[in-house]
Amino acid sequence: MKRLLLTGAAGGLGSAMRGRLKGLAEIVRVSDIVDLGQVAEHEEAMVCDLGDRAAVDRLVEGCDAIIHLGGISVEDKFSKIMNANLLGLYNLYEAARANGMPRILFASSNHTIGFYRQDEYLDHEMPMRPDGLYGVSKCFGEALARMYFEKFGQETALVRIGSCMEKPKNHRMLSTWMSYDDFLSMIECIFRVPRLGCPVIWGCSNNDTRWWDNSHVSYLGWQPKDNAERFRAEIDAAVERPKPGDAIAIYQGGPFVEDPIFAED
Ligand code: NAI
Ligand code: 15L
Repeated sequence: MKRLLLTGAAGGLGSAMRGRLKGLAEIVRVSDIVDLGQVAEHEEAMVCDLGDRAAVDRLVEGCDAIIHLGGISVEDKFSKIMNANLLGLYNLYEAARANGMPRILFASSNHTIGFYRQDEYLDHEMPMRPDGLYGVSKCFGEALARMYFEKFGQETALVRIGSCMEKPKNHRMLSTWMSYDDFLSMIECIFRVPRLGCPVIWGCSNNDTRWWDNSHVSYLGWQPKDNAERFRAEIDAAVERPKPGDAIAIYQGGPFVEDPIFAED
């Protein structure tokens, strides 16, 4: 493809994935609300607030595909979530509709279902059970994407990412972890498959203790290779085992279920 847009490119996941996307498109348009640092030869940088409709229109123009990582990524004040994750999503989908409907990967989250218990095995049809306003904003994003698919045929992969980082940081993440390599191979499958539709895809590696069933998206041909189990001994040694009554040991969303509703200033 000619031009791939990566939003949230200055964030934790965006920074890790940015270089890895080089072979996917001739030009990777990297964007964030903050400075994007050094720009590689295959990149072009655009600073943009997702809440600014005109700026998002300019951002999406000329793009053949979008990986949408930008936004508030943890529990926060509603006003901040509203601008980036609600208004920002609407702006992105309207811009896509006006610009040839490039295929979108939407970084949704396990916090759409955070109130399920860790002894439950979920498929993509289980009702949402968000664990905070952040989780609710990802439910909104999934619903918005679904509506644009039903109404206009806009294709989106709704990737409910577990914990995508270099390695799992605690016992819960032995179930939720997705390696960068597995995320990259998922991205390749999403943009290569002839017909994507608008599926929910659980974003975790091939972890022995995973909680999520991806059999409905076997048509993507995605085969995660990594397994968090190889970090178990390291985590046992470095991280105190949670007590049986701790949220991190009970709920899929872990500590997010205990976050308060943050007050506005
Ligand atoms: P992050 O917080 O490190 O990165 C998000 C980026 O979005 C930041 O660079 C931030 O500046 C940018 N941003 C925030 N508000 C914006 C606005 N109004 N306009 C434009 N850009 C804005 O988060 P991370 O970990 O890199 O996650 C990336 C995406 O993946 C997020 O959407 C997050 O919700 C989702 N996700 C990540 C998981 C993970 O394990 N890293 C797990 C589940 C979901
Ligand atoms: C998320 O949605 C967050 O963006 C990320 O920071 C992690 O905390 C992850 O979920 C998780 O649940 O581990």
